[in-house]
Amino acid sequence: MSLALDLAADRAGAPGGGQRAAFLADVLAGLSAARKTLPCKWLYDPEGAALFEAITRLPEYYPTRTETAILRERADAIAALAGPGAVVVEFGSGSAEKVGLLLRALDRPAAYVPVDIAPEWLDDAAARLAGAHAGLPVMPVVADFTRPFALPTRVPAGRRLGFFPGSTIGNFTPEEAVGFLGLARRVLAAGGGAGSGAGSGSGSGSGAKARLVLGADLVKAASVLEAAYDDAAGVTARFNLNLLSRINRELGGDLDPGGFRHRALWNTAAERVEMHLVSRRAQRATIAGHLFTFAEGETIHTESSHKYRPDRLARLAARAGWRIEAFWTDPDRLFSVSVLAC
Ligand code: AVI
Repeated sequence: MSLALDLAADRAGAPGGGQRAAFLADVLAGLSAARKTLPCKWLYDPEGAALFEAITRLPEYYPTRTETAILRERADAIAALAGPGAVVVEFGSGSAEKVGLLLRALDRPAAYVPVDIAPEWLDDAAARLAGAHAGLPVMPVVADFTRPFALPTRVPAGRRLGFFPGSTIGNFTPEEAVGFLGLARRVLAAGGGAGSGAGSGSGSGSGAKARLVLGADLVKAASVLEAAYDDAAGVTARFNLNLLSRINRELGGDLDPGGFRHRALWNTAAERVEMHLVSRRAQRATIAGHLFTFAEGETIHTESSHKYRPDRLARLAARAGWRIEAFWTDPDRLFSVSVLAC
């Protein structure tokens, strides 16, 4: 077996020691705001990541199993659009569970490039993928994929197929989503493109410089959405409350996680599920020498998960220079997988 994993992952903009300072800055700014908020990216320390994995298996949390079923059913159609020799670039690859469905269907993919900010996840996932797909060059890149970055020059030429599953796009504001889609288009269209690499000259995969397979959750009944983000077993509550424990662990805070409760609500106007931590009583806490007060019932907004309607998704993609080449959903129209082309 040829294990083609390039173990020296490129550290493009690796977070390093600045991580704690960035976390502290976000916490101090977010808890000082008139409407308290914390960026959802900080939910994912090792405990948070494990809780999120548990969420994906909950009966109420339909996105993961629904998207996986769509990808399984449509993998051959995606492969036909992509053509032979595609370079697969996964943004925020995490545990890289779903990409195997694509890699197995694609015709001689030229390389798999997982991009993630967490080197430990990246190395594990990259080793597993390289083991499962003999001969496939796996070239991990450590980078914050929400900021401009370039793929390393050793990534082979060839038409690029981006992969952004999981409805992670929903955790961006619509403006941020347009920003990310534009950035992804620039990364994917640079260096690859029609007529270069192993994909050139084939009938399939023609007519586009690059493609992006995008998983996006759809607008649906509030009851279904609120249950998905406030499950009966309380796993999502633990996921949300872990952020307070993380602040205590990493920033020396003395927040009382028991003094807050998890709340998930569907915001009809903004078409998003919001997660909040609601203060059960008037209380105060100190974080890195800064004092914060919380009124009874006051909330910390910790995550927004935007849900899309197909026409809104198409408009968002168009603003970032993409057109929708294929759009699939499940029989219950819970979730969508699109192929964007540019
Ligand atoms: C990672 N992200 C797409 C999840 C979502 O559905 O917004 C995070 C999550 N939060 C609560 N449950 C799952």
